[in-house]
Amino acid sequence: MKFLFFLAGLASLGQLVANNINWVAVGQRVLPQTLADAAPFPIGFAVNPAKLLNNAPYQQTVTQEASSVTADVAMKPSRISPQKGAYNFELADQLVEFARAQKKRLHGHTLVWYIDTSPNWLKQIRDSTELETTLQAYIQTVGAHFKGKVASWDVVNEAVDNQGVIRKDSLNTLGKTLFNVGKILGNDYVARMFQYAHQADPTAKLFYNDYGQETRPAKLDAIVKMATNYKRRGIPIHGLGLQMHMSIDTPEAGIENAIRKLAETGLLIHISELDIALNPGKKKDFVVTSELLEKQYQKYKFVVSTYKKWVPIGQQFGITLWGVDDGTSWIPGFCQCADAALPFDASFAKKRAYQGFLEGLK
Ligand code: 9MR
Repeated sequence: MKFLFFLAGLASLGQLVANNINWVAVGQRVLPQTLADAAPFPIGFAVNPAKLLNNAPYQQTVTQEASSVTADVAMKPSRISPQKGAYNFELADQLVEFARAQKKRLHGHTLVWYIDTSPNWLKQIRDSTELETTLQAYIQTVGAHFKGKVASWDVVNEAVDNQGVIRKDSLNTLGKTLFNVGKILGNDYVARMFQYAHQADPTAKLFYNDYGQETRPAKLDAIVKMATNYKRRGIPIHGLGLQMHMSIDTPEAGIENAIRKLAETGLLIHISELDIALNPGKKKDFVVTSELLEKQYQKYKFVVSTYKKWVPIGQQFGITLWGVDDGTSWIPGFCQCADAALPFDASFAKKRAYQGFLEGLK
């Protein structure tokens, strides 16, 4: 039934897109009016399939502005396999259908993630052989299911800690041990996950994805070293994801350094989860001011233009925003504070940040 609604939604969406004029003539010149039209590389949003279905302006913004989509949650192990041996592809397949109907690239996120959103049954495994074969089977099943439907995968997400070491004893904020894959399987497990992913879907571009590389040089260097090592050994890695959850205070030098150094690996580079917070101090009495929005405009422009400047065309996998609009962004829920980190506000109106993104593309 839900699926029928979805198809009906797609049909009306098709109409909507057909009626929409994305190009505007100014004198003799035709100017692009959306991010996807203006960009020489794919522009993505992290999306929630249920919101795509139920929230018309959300759907319209994605349809018009993006050429690529990533599931914010729907393709994570916790959603796909909440119980051992059971797989549920329903939500993820809705996104596959949306991407197919709207001709968007679908980037898979993510096959292996240490964090406590991995399913409980998986986190409980302590035996190395059992964990290895279980992860291999998961990657085989999920990779085969989405074969030909996803263009790419984040194979392993956030395996390197802030000091540049493979995570072994990560704790969550409550002091609870997370899913310590590195401790059980050893440092080289990341390489093997890439081999399993390649066996499951030899056509998918395979990425290592991580955060904070723009502010933590040891982490950045470790990731570059790991990628270089994998290339030398013939491990099937094709790209690196720079999440870039940043703020208006994130130093520009670090942003430029991370983009340059990753590009030097020769791999595809994806700014995979971009957002730029206005309230990094998590102030409870925070209010958005035009001054802060101007700083955000500058920072979006800088990130986009720096990506264009330093990433060779053949390595430009694209820029994905982590969310569509300020009203559905993950940040307020996470920081328990007000923020507005995306180029669209909660009413889906374009902010100065949108203009900054467009200008950065020029
Ligand atoms: O934005 C996502 C949020 O809705 C989920 O609750 C959370 C756990 O699945 O994951 C968030 O996305 C994260 C992404 O998968 C990896 N990098 C950090 C992102 C923000 O936490």
